[in-house]
Amino acid sequence: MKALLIVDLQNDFCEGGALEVPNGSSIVPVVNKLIDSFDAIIQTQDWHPSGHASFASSHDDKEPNDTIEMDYGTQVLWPDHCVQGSEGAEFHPDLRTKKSQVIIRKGFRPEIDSYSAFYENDHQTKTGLTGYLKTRGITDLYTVGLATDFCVKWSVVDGIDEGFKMHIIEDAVKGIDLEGSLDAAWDEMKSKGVDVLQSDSILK
Ligand code: VGL
Ligand code: ZN
Repeated sequence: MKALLIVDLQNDFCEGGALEVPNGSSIVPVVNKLIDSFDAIIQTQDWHPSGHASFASSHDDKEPNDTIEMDYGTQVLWPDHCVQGSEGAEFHPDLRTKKSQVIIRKGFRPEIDSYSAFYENDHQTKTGLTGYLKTRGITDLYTVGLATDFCVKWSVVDGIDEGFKMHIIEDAVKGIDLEGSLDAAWDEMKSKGVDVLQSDSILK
């Protein structure tokens, strides 16, 4: 069984948001069309408490895009974004969310960031998505959303490691691109064996 996985299609990652992905909102009409082709729809929502450890503002002398060493490895520091309950954490207002059956919130632990829909950045703490998918008999995930080089990439890579067949719909994702991170993300996903496709191959 297949499902559509809509990653972090939230105001703060769209134009004018705190952690803007260039042209982020341009994928919304494509995702809205794709929704009709799926019976199972899953969304993720970046959902940080204020003062989250991934925010540059939580550290002395740090700016967004600087990095720090956490217990679990190197962490990029971000502007404050997707703060729980804020407008920036809401889904894009034009996104059709009514058909979504489960929303995985992630990044709510103050000391750990969480890019992937499956694991937090310590690569130990699970979101519970694997169990949900297995319980429902979902084997194939068609991934769309933001940002290609962070939350989308980590979801795809972890999904493959968790034993799912991962697909990425190229015209329904957009990236941030910090120092070549976008090309690196595509290389990593492809070397892991992701299936890359275009939305029209599903919509036709
Ligand atoms: C994301 C950076 C920080 C993402 C979330 O959705 O790709 N990136 N939090
Ligand atoms: Zn975040």
